Amino acid sequence: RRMAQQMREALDQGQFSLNWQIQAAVDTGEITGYEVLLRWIQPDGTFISPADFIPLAEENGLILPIGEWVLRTACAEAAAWAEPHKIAVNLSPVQLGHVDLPRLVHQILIETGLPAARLELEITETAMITDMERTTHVLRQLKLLGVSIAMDDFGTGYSSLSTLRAFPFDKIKLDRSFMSELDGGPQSAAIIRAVLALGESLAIPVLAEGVETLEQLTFLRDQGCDEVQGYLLGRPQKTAEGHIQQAARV
Ligand code: G
Ligand code: G
Ligand code: MN
Ligand code: NA
Repeated sequence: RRMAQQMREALDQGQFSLNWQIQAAVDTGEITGYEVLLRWIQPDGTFISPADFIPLAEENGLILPIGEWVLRTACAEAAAWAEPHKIAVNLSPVQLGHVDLPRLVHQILIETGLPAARLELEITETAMITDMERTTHVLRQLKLLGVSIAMDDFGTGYSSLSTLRAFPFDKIKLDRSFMSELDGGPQSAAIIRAVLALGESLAIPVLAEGVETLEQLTFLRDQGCDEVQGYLLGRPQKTAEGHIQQAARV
């Protein structure tokens, strides 16, 4: 309950900010976009991870105003960039279920002047499980606006494959746990290969998350992975621009 009060104040007092993490094409090294990650730094300097406060915000409904703030602020920041890179914004299943999201997204795009083609929305499969029919309807309406839809944390849920069957996602984001376990045995490598083959046969580009080493990048390149994201290319940071030299080195 205390946390709920603090979250409300955080929104009113500007304690939330956004970080950006670069995404790049494996074959050319070109920047393909930036994922937006929410940050909460309290007045005394305490950092609270979204992994800790987002589940709470989902329970008490504050994820709706917080998620709207993220969407509006991310679109406004990106609209002012010198380079028209794409941005990827995480959506909570609660946002998909409880607001007229297509109308809100449309309104924010008009307000901020960000072209719809520059916005990608990341959905986890949890959003699909809850109400598959309703969710796919909302996702179709979002696509009609011209935004793209990515399946986030792929491979960690209970129904990854049926989720892919239910909706034509524009991107598969392979969960970073497969990357971190790549050195631990042959299983992760086999699963990564299988997901890349799946993406290829469905004609959906695959982005591997959590790429931290050159060995991982080389493996992914050899296996034909489309895009990568992770500490090797860049940590999430305040502005998108600072990433460019880092990306060029890879
Ligand atoms: O950035 P970090 O690794 O700390 O994020 C932890 C978790 O919080 C990740 O699962 C990430 O997807 C989620 N997250 C980060 N920013 C947002 C956001 O703006 N909205 C939602 N719904 N989730 C976010
Ligand atoms: O669930 P989602 O993919 O949205 O989560 C993104 C989270 O992953 C962010 O909180 C970000 O800080 C974290 N992250 C990004 N790159 C890496 C990485 O290379 N290694 C690890 N361990 N975490 C990462
Ligand atoms: Mn994500
Ligand atoms: Na993810």
